[in-house]
Amino acid sequence: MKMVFRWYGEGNDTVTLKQIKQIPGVEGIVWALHDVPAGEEWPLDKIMAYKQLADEYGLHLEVVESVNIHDDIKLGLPTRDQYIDNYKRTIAKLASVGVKTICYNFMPVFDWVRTDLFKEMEDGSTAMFMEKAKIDNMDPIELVRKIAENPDYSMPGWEPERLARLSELFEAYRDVTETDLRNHLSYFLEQIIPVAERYDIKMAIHPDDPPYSIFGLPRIVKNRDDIAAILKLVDSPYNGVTLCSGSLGSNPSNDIAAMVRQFADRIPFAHIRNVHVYSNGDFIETSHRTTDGTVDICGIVQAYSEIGFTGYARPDHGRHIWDEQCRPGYGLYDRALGIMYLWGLWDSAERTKDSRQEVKAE
Ligand code: DNO
Repeated sequence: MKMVFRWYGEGNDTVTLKQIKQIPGVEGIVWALHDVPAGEEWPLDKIMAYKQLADEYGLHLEVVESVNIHDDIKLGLPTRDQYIDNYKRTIAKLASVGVKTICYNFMPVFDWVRTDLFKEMEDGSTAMFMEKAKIDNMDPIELVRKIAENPDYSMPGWEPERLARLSELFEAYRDVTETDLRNHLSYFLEQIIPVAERYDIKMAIHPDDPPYSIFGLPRIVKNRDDIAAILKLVDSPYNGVTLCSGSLGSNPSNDIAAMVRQFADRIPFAHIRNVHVYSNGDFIETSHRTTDGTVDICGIVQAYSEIGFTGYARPDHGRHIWDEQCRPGYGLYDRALGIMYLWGLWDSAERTKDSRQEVKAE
């Protein structure tokens, strides 16, 4: 397991590379050019500037999250080919700085959605929260307005220029079914995977967050069957999944440890975090510790150890603790604590792996 840490770039993140370097076992940053709109080719000079910064701290740039996909590709519009060509050229450039994995998502309009970015918890910390009934009843335009009221930080993947065209986008997706969306993904992968193979970069689709349809939009990466179907669209090790325990875990019927075993050779990248799901479907992003949420983080890490996982892993959203002012979910402290917990589970799982397997065999 290769530990990495998401970083939004200089001037765009409260966490510094020096701090990241001091977290035990972190070897690289998970990065992106957040100022390049979806669909555009990434400029080489900006990529090289990242490389220079990362080199100064001895951190690698092997994981990108995300090269976002233009909505015309998800909608299957004739204009998609120009955006796919840009994507291919971006892949070639990323290979030149050593990128090995690209995490991306195929969610229409929105990336991840929450109704409260700083919900107060019993211990006085805050965390991201999703009130399901609110999403079921809220107008999406209203949600975006609420989120935009937080002037300092936007949610990653929520590109302001795209969200400004919200009504138009909703109209465009009105008749797009899940089958259509999967076909559009298939078209994209058929063109992209051969290029990814050539440049030795694994594509890793991120699950939908939350893993069910919201605002009537189609969603196709919600559970085990969806992932199995996507991996078959182009049956190559370069067509993989970012197995995100928090996104999938907000539907308690998803058994993530079972998915780790089933998709073992198709997981270039793992996001590992916990959520507490309530009986009415609401959920809050708790600390990484197994007993703090409803996701079996311990069982998941054991499963990664069992499959001999050599891919990249990162802690995912943390709470905001010790009065840290940071991007929602992306502070230093709770994610660093999360990493130490994951290492603890991993080291212990590795040491006891053989004896656990012997017990199973008996
Ligand atoms: C949430 C993240 C997602 C993820 C994108 C991948 O924190 O895991 O925003 O980066 O969905 O494209």
